[in-house]
Amino acid sequence: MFKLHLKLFMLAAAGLLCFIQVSAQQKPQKIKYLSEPLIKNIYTADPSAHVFNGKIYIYPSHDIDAGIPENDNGDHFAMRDYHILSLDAIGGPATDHGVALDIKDIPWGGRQLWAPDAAYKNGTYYLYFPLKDKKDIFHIGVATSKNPAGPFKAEPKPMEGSFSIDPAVFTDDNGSTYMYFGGIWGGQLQRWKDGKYANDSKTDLHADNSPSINCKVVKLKGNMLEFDGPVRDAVVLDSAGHPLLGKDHDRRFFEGSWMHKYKGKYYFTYSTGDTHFLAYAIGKSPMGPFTYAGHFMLPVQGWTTHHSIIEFKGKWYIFYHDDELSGKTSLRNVKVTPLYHNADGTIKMINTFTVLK
Ligand code: FUB
Repeated sequence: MFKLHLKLFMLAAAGLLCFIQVSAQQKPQKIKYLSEPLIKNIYTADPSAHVFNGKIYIYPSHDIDAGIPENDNGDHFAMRDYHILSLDAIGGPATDHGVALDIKDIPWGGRQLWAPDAAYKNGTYYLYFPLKDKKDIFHIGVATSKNPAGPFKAEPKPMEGSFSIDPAVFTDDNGSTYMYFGGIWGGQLQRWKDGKYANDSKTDLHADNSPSINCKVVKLKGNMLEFDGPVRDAVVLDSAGHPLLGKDHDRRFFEGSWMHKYKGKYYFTYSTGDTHFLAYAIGKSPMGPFTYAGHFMLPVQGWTTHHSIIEFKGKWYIFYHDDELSGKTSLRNVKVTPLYHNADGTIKMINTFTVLK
């Protein structure tokens, strides 16, 4: 009798366990997001925001489903044009201004229009964009327009001396303009040595105990179309003054840089890529060096993390993306949320989603 009871008890326990497991598997995960996608009619990513004529203009990548499987080279990011968005107010509707530049109108273009940025000078708007040439090597191109929303006309060749991806353009209070650029892995930055391209290394992982590969920074000429002087490293140092090492994946630069100036200091911000953080480092000059200060955004939903930071009507905002709408790495959507500087100059940590229990 005792044996029968024990057996029945064990069967009941197993059944209960099974029920709990099945229920757990079937229960869809509920996620609470910090912000809503700005638009839903197309997929957008890598938002570079600027305030022009009292409005916010957003220069994003336009993600499409090209049917290419994911790989570390980023072949699945096979974008073919840009759409520019604008916002009259934070929290208000975003306007999609349609195609601003198409890959077919870029004479030197091969494939993959990645994260762009924009700038304004003397009545002209400049759109800077990374694109692989016909030999499959990334360079940075520039296109111009009299309207911040385009359409833009591309220059016939890439910017002389440019390479890799993710241009971010910053104009200082004295009118000098700088471009930050670069990205490792699929962004090809690790393949460039002394101004020459060598297709010999896939990632930076071989350089674990050497200084990590740095983002690049260069001054732009007054014509905004050419580099003015040599391309330099935007060096990030640790608190002891040593360069971050290649193995330091939680802190080292990967891609997606940005620059903003706050209370006279230069905040160099970037993605740590394969560890999915946004990190920041602070310097006294736009050319660096910058001292590592920490993470300020936890990983978003999705693999890539790319952002921009602006001040609008006295408040600071960060534009970023995740893959809330599609759940797919290469079909992303742009979002915005406030960014706060603490009294000591640090940036308050941002968490973009919570899994509800
Ligand atoms: O959108 C393509 C690439 O993914 C960007 O250039 C990177 O910053 C990453 O977001």
